[in-house]
Amino acid sequence: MDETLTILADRIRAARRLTILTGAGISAASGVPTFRGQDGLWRQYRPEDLAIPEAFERNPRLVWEWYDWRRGKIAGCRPNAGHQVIAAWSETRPECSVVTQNVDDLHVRAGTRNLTRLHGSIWELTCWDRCAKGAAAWRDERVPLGELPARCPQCGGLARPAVVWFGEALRGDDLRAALESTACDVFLTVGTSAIVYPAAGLVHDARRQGAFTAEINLEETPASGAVDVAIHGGAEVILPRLDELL
Ligand code: BV8
Ligand code: ZN
Repeated sequence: MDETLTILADRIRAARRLTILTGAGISAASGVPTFRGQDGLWRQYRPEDLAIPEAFERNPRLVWEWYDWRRGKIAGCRPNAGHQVIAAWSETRPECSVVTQNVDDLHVRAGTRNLTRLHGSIWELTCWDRCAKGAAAWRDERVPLGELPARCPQCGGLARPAVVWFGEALRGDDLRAALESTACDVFLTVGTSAIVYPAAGLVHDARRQGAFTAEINLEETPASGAVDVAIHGGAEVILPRLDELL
């Protein structure tokens, strides 16, 4: 592993533009449940059963109970050494883009610059009926939220988590920022099972544009065969070791 770490460190040191894509794996060491690991289940529901508009339509209270439970878990978690290294790189490197699929906002709390949150934030809500004033997301960090399902303060209708569900389009400016960030010298994908699109397509876009691509994960993923180096290890261990080599 040291050999690949040195190769990657040399590439990052020499890079002008560095882009890092993260998934739930970077928050695992902080105690945030991942989606597809054994701790990813809640009351035997899979994320794909609940993170969809149809589930909210059918049973908004159940979906809100899942989000309230997750918010409660995340509220007790802090950014780990992996988040801190990425935040430091985003501060010191003029052209470092960070794109995350995570909705836990731990990159925000670590002070990460130039961050794109592809799937939104679990701490923000919008009006389910997209009423005039409620369409813009508002922040509500109460844990627990109190009355469920949450209500839109503008129209009194249902509020929903301001996250992107399966089958929903990502926000245009977020997707554009993420696509633009694939024009880079080094693309690092960290802690993602590389299953969810369009996020999972970004590493391939970067490779097609000539980026040196690397993956940090505990296991093989569909991306492992496509990257230049696949490093097996915890992001909270590998990223600090990389940082020491820079
Ligand atoms: C869209 C927000 C179109 C909500 C989430 C068939 C083929 C291709 C695509 C599709 C398809 N069928 C459907 C689609 C589209 C679909 C999709 O990709 N589905 C998948 C399941 C196949 N995508 C969509 O629907 C997207 N929208 O395509 O819109 C469109 C266009 C126009 C108009 C209308 C529609 C929207 C996708 C967004 C879904 N929302 N989350 C919420 O969070 O509640 S996705 C959800 O999965 C999370 O955001 C999560 O981040 C994301 C990806 O999961 P990971 O982050 O990778 O987490 P996971 O647990 O899976 O893996 C963790 C990894 O970490 C593991 O590999 C593990 O080994 C590793 N790890 C663990 N510990 C560590 C570690 N690594 C390092 N260190 C450690 N310590
Ligand atoms: Zn409203």
